[in-house]
Amino acid sequence: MRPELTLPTGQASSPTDRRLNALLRHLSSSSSSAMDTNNSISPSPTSAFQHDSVFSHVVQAPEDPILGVTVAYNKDPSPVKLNLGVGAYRTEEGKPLVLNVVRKAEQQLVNDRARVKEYLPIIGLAEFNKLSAKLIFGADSPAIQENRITTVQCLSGTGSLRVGAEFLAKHYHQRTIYIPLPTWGNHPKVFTLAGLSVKTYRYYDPATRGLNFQGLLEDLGSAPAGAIVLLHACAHNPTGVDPTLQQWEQIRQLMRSKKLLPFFDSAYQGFASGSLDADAQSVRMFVADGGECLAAQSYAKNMGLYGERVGALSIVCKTADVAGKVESQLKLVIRPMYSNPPIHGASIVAAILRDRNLYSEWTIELKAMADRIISMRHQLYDALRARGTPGDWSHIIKQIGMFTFTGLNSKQVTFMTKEYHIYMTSDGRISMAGLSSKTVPHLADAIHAAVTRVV
Ligand code: KET
Repeated sequence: MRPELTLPTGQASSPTDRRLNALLRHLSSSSSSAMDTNNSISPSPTSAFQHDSVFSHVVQAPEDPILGVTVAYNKDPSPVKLNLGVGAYRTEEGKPLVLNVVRKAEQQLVNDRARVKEYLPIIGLAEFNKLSAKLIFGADSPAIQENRITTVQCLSGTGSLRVGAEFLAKHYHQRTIYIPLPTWGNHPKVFTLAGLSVKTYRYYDPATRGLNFQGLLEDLGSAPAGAIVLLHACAHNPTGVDPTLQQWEQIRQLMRSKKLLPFFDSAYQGFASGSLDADAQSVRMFVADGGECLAAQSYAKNMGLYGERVGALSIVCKTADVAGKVESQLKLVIRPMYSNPPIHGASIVAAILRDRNLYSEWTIELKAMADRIISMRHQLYDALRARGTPGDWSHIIKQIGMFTFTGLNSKQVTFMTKEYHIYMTSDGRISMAGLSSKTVPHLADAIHAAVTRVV
């Protein structure tokens, strides 16, 4: 007897199923001897015959707390909607900005017929790495001159953090990393998945809307010797609160005395003050003392290269010999992860950093972005004062960088989204870079209503 090969009855209603059944009838009438001897053909678990997915147990994951805000914003048909979620710069017209200097560098790249699309080395574009180290550590950094730093091109800030964390999990004696409370929402996930164990140190004081410096010193003071400490180089996300230079110096002394290992996240160099050098001061203080540290750099914000995914990880070591060995191990981390990094964004950055004119043009455009954000802070502050909105809003003008940590609670945020179509993260963070003179009054109205109507 021939095996009866059809899809289960009652389920062959779709055209695809009907075509499959026709194929099966054909196969069973003209079946080969192999089929005759093999009487029972049962569908394999992954075959088209099976109706239940092998992935049917997979549960729906929540949207990302930051990038999910954009997903919700995109679905809203309202003409007055405003996306203040993700930290991405917008012009006064509310449009994404490609820097002029980036356009020029790209044109140069396109015009250069000698350029090819070969794979980069595992650690990326050598010139980009050299220039990135100079940018963050300073052109005159003794650590650079002594070849004590290894710099590898990675996939923007996130990729640099991840590669650094994977390296530490494999080669460093302490697996605990202390991150500030609060911090960028992706930090705990990046570090945990890399194999580190995440603990927090006190950072922000909601009562003063400023730094909890005492709490920070106590928590780092009681961390186990050798623990890794994640530090935001400048423009702390989400709070917009940075230590003063004197406080940085105290943090440095404490960390060095306890042999804590600094891991800097530098995603906003130039965005805090408008000056690339001033915003790298914290990192440079730690390098100047001759000690070791890691730094993850991102060009997403300061060059507006968000989607190009261009960044760098530097590991500052005691000697050139150690740095060389560390670099050899970084290659072993990167090769099985993504093999080697993309060429385009790094070439843009290298073209800008190597050329005196393009570099100075970049600093002017960067300062203009930082200044526009500062002006948005003043306009929002003035608009709330003009409305007599209850509360002290001076933190809006005191905080630094791309974000204002408003102090609005999640219920008030939900209210503002529902009633005013204003999209922001549920912790009350707003991206000042997403505001413009035109949209400030709408945001001020929304905050005023939220504060006076929602507890
Ligand atoms: N570190 C910090 C502190 C940070 O805010 C971001 C991005 C990154 C690293 C990573 O950026 P990358 O694009 O990988 O270079 N923050 C914004 C975007 C995001 O969440 O991805 C944000 O907080 O809105």
